[in-house]
Amino acid sequence: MDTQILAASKKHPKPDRVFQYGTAGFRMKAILLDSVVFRVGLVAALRSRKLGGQTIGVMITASHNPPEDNGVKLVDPMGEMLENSWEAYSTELANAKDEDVPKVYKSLEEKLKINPETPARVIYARDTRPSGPKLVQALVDALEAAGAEYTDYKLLTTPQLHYLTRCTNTEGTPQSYGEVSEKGYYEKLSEAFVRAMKGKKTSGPVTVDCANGVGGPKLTELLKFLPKASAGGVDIKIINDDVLKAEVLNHECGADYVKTKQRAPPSSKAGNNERSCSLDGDADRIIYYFNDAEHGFRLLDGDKIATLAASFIGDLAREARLIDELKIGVVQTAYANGASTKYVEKQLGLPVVCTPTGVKWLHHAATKFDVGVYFEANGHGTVVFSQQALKAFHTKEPESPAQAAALETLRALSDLINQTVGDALSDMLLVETILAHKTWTPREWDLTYVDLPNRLVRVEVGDRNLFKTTDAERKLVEPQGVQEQIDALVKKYKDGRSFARASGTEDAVRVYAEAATRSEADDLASKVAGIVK
Ligand code: 16G
Ligand code: ZN
Repeated sequence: MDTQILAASKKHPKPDRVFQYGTAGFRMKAILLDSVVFRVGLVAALRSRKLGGQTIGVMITASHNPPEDNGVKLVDPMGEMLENSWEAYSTELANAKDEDVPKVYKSLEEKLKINPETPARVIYARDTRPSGPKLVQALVDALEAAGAEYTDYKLLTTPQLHYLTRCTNTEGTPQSYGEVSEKGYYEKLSEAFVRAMKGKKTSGPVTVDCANGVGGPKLTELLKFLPKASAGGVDIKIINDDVLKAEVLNHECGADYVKTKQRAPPSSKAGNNERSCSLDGDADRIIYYFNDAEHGFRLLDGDKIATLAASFIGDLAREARLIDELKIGVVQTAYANGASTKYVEKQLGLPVVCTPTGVKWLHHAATKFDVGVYFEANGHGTVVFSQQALKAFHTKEPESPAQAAALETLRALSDLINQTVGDALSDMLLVETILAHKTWTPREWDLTYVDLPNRLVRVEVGDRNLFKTTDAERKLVEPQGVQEQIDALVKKYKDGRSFARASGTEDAVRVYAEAATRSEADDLASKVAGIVK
């Protein structure tokens, strides 16, 4: 195997760079990524062998980044993000000299007590970026050199690959997550959607901006499985679904654009009070919004989706008389608007847990609840159900028709929601279901609580690694003395809150601030940025 790996490795020479498996795997300009993807393929084989031949997923995507970027990340057997300790092994292999690749591979095998005879199984997919096919070749070269079996799922959304990874590993077991195919994914979602809607009707259309990414063709495919709008489906108007012109991906559209620019994509023609949503380039994030005749653009971000889902599921659990036996909670990051946290704790009466930024942290914390709702403000999130919750949904004996109906809806939701990772398509159907049940327009949803004015600033610093945080990134421990200065400032503002943290994806520090008024939030953000600089 050594000679095969060495020969293959030489075909994928490493540029003079230091690589790091970050919050979302490796991500950078695609031209730098060839050796990285090759070595990630080797890690995938090792990981699969370590787990007794369970299937590992590899996704090639750079999500909301510009078209010339790409990235690669690994998916663990249950569809979760790669276990933390393996990020370091990936980083180690990615940075080895070309000629040392077989040696580092071997040393990992020994250190982790991996039996090279165990089968290795890997599945993979990519988004629509033009650099994808070439990177897939690097991956295949690695899988062949490492003697792994593999399946190419071609173009998929990131959550579809997570779904397939879990399905593959649970096939034929009582925990089976669904049929192991792309079609199985659409069937599962559409069938669960019909059950969750229970004859309720959505009102008016929803305009879906697909960021000109892989979500476009996949949503078109999903629509073939959903009932027509007139028969209890959703009237979906797709925009920005051009995947042939590479340069338009995430350009003036998509979830990240809408969230950061606080405006609808210029291409949107949605009328006043009409629902709109935007996916990102690999369809694992979603943001809703609408135009209010009086107040203009209104954003319904990840916090608003989390609160909507938590309130609906909380009500169902009450109706199903499960509220006392199931622990329901919401997981957020420091970026969650303070008003949303207060709403969940005070209005919904549910606990809130705060974790560092990055899906893996939120997901992990959410699994500590029986029903864990997690969303980042930027729109990445989902709901996870414990085995105990699923069992209760299926075995609780209803004593009234209302209780039976609530249990049935909970069962449907647990199938509708992609529990492996945030999934824009699944989240969209969830939101549509909830709004239909509540007979809410986006306006009523928006009015559940009022966001505190907030500002996010990107600060260029000499060395972002000097910024070390604690308390789920809400406090700086280093550089010394900086947190004290921030605290002293924050005290001067009504409802003031601010924090600074090093970005995990860019060479910068991000400062977030919120306060009772727009001008105070802006002022606080710029003063904290001044301290950090
Ligand atoms: C990554 C994370 C995303 C997070 C973002 C923060 C995943 C799959 N993605 O894209 O959840 O919001 O990083 O970026 O975990 P930042 O560290 O630059 O602020
Ligand atoms: Zn994404």
